[in-house]
Amino acid sequence: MDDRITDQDIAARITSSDSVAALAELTTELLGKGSDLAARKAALGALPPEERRGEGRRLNDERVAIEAALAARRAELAAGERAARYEAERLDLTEVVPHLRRGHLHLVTQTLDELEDIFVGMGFTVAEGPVVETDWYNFEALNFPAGHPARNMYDTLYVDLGEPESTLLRTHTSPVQIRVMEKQAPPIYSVMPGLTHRRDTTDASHLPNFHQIEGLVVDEGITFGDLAGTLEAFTHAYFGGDIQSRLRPSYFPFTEPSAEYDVTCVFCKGAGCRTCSKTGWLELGGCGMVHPNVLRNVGIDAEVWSGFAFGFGPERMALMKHGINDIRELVTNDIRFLEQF
Ligand code: 2NL
Repeated sequence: MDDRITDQDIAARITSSDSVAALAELTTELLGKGSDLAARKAALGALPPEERRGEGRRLNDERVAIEAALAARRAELAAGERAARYEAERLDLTEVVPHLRRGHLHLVTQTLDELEDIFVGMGFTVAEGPVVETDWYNFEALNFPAGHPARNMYDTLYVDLGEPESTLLRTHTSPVQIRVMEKQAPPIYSVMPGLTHRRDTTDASHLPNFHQIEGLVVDEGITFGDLAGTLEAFTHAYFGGDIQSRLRPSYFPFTEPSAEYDVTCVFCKGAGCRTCSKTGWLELGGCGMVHPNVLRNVGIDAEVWSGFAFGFGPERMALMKHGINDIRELVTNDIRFLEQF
């Protein structure tokens, strides 16, 4: 053994190697062409045959032992280096970057949530339905026969599917009410919020894509008084005690009698201003007693059950509550507008 490095030296050098790169150099030194092992292997041939066999086996045992020790240390170092790299490259995705502004729900979404909360608090459930509808659900079932002049009140967008004008983007959320009445027997107390579409030109008070929230009550002995009381309670819940509501005779094919729903002008508190055309009132939606034909269309016995329905525009509700005078603000996405709400 004399001038040769001992097994203990080799073991100590392997365990004290402190990186995968340093260990690679040591591997070359211990096992490569210039190594002590290689030199001894080359010298095997010059040994007397009786020593050659023993030395050959020793060389092999030493090589196997060194390789095993190197492999074990290499695995250890590689694991440590990988862990250090992961730590260095770690991104904290929960980190709060204080100078970036945090977003929030859009005013229209907040309004829809608030309207739903009020009606849920009054005992209504919330129902939803498809935006792409058939002529039956959007018009026919709602007591608009084909060619009925009232269809012209709605500038309908048709979908190029099936028979011409058989498939459309719903012009109101009333088709959801038809679907609810088809599926569920009375008593029904539900509101239906959702997106609706009309072929309309955008201006300060119209958008071609807007929301509606409609309400439907069907029960025994429901009267127009129940409708008026429900809307009065809703008005105070949404606008507060100083805003009043009133009903004005009107016409819808799906209700009889029908009424417009007005609230005290929020801009002048009823005194009369430009926004309310000096009337002191603003129109917010429509309502009425569900037409017996509509009940018959969904198989509800109009002799036993009666109901009322109403429809509002959440965008308009938001404008009224916050004193905004142009509905286009809601879709312009100017951050200076949005961040006020
Ligand atoms: C408006 C008017 C209204 C209804 C919606 C309705 C639905 C069924 C039966 C009867 Cl299934 N009525 N909905 C009734 C009256 C008015 O909306 O101007 N909305 C913004």
